[in-house]
Amino acid sequence: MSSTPSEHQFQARIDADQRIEPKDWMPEDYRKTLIRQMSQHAHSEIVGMLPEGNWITRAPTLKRKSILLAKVQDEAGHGLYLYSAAETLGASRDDLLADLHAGKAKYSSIFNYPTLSWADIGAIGWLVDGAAILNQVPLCRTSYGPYARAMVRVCKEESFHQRQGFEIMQTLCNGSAEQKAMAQDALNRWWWPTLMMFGPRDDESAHTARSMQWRIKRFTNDELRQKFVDMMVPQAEFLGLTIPDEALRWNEATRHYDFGEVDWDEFWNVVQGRGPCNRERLDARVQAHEAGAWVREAALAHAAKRKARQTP
Ligand code: FAQ
Repeated sequence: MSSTPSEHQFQARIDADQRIEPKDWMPEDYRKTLIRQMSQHAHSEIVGMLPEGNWITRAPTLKRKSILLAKVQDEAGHGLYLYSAAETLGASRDDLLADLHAGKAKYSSIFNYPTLSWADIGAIGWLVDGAAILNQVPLCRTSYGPYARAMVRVCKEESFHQRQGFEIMQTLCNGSAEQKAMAQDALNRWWWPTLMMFGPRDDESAHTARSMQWRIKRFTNDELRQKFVDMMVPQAEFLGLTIPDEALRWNEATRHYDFGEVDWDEFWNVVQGRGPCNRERLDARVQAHEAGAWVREAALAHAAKRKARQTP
């Protein structure tokens, strides 16, 4: 870290676990790192609506449909909180969205995989929301105030999402042999992509060391991945499902599960836009943005009329 007096004071505040607020002085790289992470997080929530949105019209019961609708709406809300929080750092929402639509901005690799069966909706809630919570609970204590506060509400909603996913898996696992096989197939396809959500290994992670020093991140990518595996193995056992990893075994010495290596070539391919659904996801977002232009115009016209009425 550099050692100008302002940076020194800033780091001392971070080390004392004080929150940084929008009007406080902050190093330019801290601001940029936060805008990068928060906007990627916001984009993930918005793009993350698409794989599940695919099943709203095909949910097996009216109750399942209304629960899924509510979950997808929550994700839209999370995206909006996060864009607002990024705006407190001086970012413009229009610019952030333009970068997403141009394919320049990243969003979580996980949302570039297809949802092939109803069991995938269970697997997303159970595994993907499970991973999201593990990553986001520590973010409730991240050093930037608006991000930390947004995360508190997001985490409450995510924990409901995870329970609904687990409950779908439980229902399938207690159902017919075909239903149980659907649940196992979903676990087989989603397990490794979920482990990729935590990002590259620590020794390959460009941003972890600095983000840990600034307490933007509270745990490293590998620490969270390990916590996730340790949390999920007993849940899979409870469901009677097999995690698709032959290297997975309890290590008495470390008191953690050992597990196999993620396919990092697949990870970087998906991150760089060459995953199974990258093109489809971006096209859907661009189309939705263009189709919504009239709503934005109408809202602006309405606001202008109200303002004109209020000014004498
Ligand atoms: N996918 O140096 P690091 C959800 C990029 S949860 C794509 O380790 P960092 C809820 C990374 O951005 C999902 N890109 O980076 C939901 C960086 O690229 P850059 C979203 C990835 O930031 C559930 C480069 O690789 N959650 O949406 C991925 O220190 C169900 C080097 O990586 C968050 O965003 C990846 N998996 O650590 C919604 C949580 N991993 O910018 C719907 C907040 C890494 O240099 C349904 N974010 N990259 O070009 C974080 O905690 C961090 O940003 C990490 C990455 C841990 C994701």
